[in-house]
Amino acid sequence: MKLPKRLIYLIEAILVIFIGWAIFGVLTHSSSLESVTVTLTPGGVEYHDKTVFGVGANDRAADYWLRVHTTEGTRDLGIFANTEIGDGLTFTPQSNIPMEEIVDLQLLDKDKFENDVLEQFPYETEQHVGVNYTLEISSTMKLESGFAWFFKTPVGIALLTGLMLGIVIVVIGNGGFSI
Ligand SMILES: [Ca+2]
Ligand SMILES: [Ca+2]
Repeated sequence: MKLPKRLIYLIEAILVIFIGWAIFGVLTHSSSLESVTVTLTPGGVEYHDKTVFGVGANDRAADYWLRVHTTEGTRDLGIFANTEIGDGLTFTPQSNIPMEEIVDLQLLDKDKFENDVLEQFPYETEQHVGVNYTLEISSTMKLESGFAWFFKTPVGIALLTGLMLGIVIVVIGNGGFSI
């Protein structure tokens, strides 16, 4: 069967538009969390664990813990146990966190009995100035985030489903499974 030239042009145009859209989309969604630096807000008061008659004096420094709530769940950025804030503490994620999935950030003091929330705020800007703590949020470009976005779009889901179906058909076709 020979396709009419106009149809071929049309298919080519659609393909070019689609690929252009996909590349543009992946690039513009490729922003990932790089780090969060916590400093004391000027005039702010640093948190300290309670001591009872000197008991626990060695553990008096705060145990800073940073958590990020995302649309995909809560992500833990680690703990600086018994650490004075000094010039600031920088938390870096162990795995990729796309910026657009971030809902809010939470700075806590980790405790054996009850964790205290020191700051909690929705992610809107790169800097959050709280009464006691200031958080600087840095991002970096990572294609991983862009692809994560792409494979959540209806087109991406359709492509992924098609690809998986293709693999299943090939495996069955090669006698990988006996039915
Ligand atoms: Ca402590
Ligand atoms: Ca503590």
